[in-house]
Formats: sequence, structure tokens, C-alpha cells
Amino acid sequence: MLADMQNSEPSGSMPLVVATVIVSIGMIALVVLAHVHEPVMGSHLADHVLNSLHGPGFAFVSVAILLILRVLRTGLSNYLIAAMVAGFIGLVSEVVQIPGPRDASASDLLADLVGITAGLGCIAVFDRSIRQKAKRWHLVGLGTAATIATAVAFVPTVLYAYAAVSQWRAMPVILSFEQFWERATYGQNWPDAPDMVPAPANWPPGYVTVARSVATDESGLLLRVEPRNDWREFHELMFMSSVNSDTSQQVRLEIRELPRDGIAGPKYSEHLEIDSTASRYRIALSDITAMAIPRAIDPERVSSISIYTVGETAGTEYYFDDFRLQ
Ligand SMILES: [Ca+2]
Repeated sequence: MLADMQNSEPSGSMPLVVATVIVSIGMIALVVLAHVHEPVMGSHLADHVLNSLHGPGFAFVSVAILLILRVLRTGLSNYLIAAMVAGFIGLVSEVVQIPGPRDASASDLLADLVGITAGLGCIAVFDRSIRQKAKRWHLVGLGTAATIATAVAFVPTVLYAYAAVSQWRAMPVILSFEQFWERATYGQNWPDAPDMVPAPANWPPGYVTVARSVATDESGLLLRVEPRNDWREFHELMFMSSVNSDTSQQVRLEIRELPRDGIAGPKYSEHLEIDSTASRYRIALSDITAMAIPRAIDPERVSSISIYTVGETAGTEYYFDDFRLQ
């Protein structure tokens, strides 16, 4: 099959063309679905996987267009036409979102263009007619550009997919602060994400690395976690915590639900006293009540868990570990 891709002559390999076209249509369908429906895939990470498909999607789309063109005509201008057609599809797919609930995004369009560069660049590097005509340093430049574009287009999808699968497998543990992928489940929404540090000396054995969050005067936010959305099997949230202060410190645990129809989801909160002894805190989900009206958490729509300071505690260090459900 690779031999067929290595020249600009009309390709006789219809199965390759058909397979690429089918993959391309599937990728576009996924991206369109993600744009039309507010995706609720089971976790924020799964949503990130879907949103990261712009680059890989348009790599496949541009290659599919190129292969179709090769069946119809010869010449290196096929690359230019394929890039323009794929770029036009990307532009249209963003423009049609302007009146919809989701925003048309320049960064999505940029990701589309990177994907097109990756797809066509990788084919061009192995194209025999280009290799015969081009100077060596042109080929080196083309190969470098294709490699960088491929990395930029595909690495986010690979990393988010890895993190999403790891998060799914780790349940009912939400965060252990032992794995590098967990960084993708917290620290996305504010600049002062907690550090991963060795467990303090007064913690029981078995806790290797924990999160350390230093209170500031501003938001009071110590930690925000974006767990998997589906909590139907569980009735209790637990975590380990301590504070480096002689007096106990009150914190507010807040659970937020996913937005509905663009309106922010309800918030539920519970106050806890954290002291200097490392202890396991257990909160029954039924005890966490909505701020405005008494209602229970929808276990299929949990969006985030946040912990805020209460009162003036700037400079105080809080330690957290082992967030889990049971
Ligand atoms: Ca840990």
C-alpha cells in the first residue's frame, strides 16, 4: 500500500482510498457531533480527547481528498487543491458555529491547518515524484515540518486519551497524587495549582506524595478536581488532609454539576474542620446540599470538586491526598 502512496500517478488502490475516506468521514462526524451537542462523555478528560481530534481529523481529511484527487488526475498541484479543500471544510465547520450555542474558534481552525500540514506533509515526504525533483535540503525541511506538525496534531490526543483511560481505570480513586497523568484532572482552571510533595513527617506510612496548597488572599481556592462524571455507584467521598497550623482551619468543600443548556449547574457545599493531624475525612454525598435550594447531587452530572479556605488564612499550607469514592 505504501508503494501506492509513493508517487503522484493515479492510484489504483481503491481499498486504501475508501478506507481513508471512511476514517475521514468518521472523524468529521465526531468533531461535528462534539460541536453540535455539548459533549458529556463521562469526564472532562474524555471531552478533551474529543476536542483534540481537530488535528488528527483534518490530517485524515486532507489525505482522503489527496487520494481521491490522485484517482482523478495527476500532478503535484493535487497537494495544493487538497490543502485548500480541507482548509475550506475547516473554515466552514467553524463559521457554521457562529449562530449556534458554541463559539467558532480560531484555535480549532489553527488545529485543522496543523492537521492538514501533518497529513499532506507525511504523504509528500514519501512521494517519489517529489523526492526525485526536490533538493536535499528541501526534503529535510519538508520532513522536519511534517514531523513537527504530526507531533503537534497527534500528541494532545494521545496524552488526553492516556489520561482519560487512566482516570477511568483508577476509579474509585479520584486522585492519589502519585501519577503524572493526574495533573490533567486538576490544576486546569487556575494558576496556583497545588504542588506534589513528599508526605509530611506526621502523616501515616503509605502516603508517598501528597498535594500541598498554600492559601492566598485572593480566591481562597486550594484545589479543584475534575473527576469522572458518573458517581451512581457511590455514596461517600473521602480524602486525607492536614494543615500546618496550631489551630484547626475551616474549609468549604464544593461540588458543582455540569451546566445544562449553557446555564451553570447547581453548587453543593459542606464545611469541614481540617487540623494538624493527618486524618481521613468522609462526607456522605447525601449530606452535601445545594446552596440555594435543598436538593441532592445528580450522581451522573458531577463536574468538579473544589476546596476553598474560609476566613483569613493566607500563607497556611494545606495537604491533601487520596481522594476517593465508596
Ligand atoms: Ca498520594
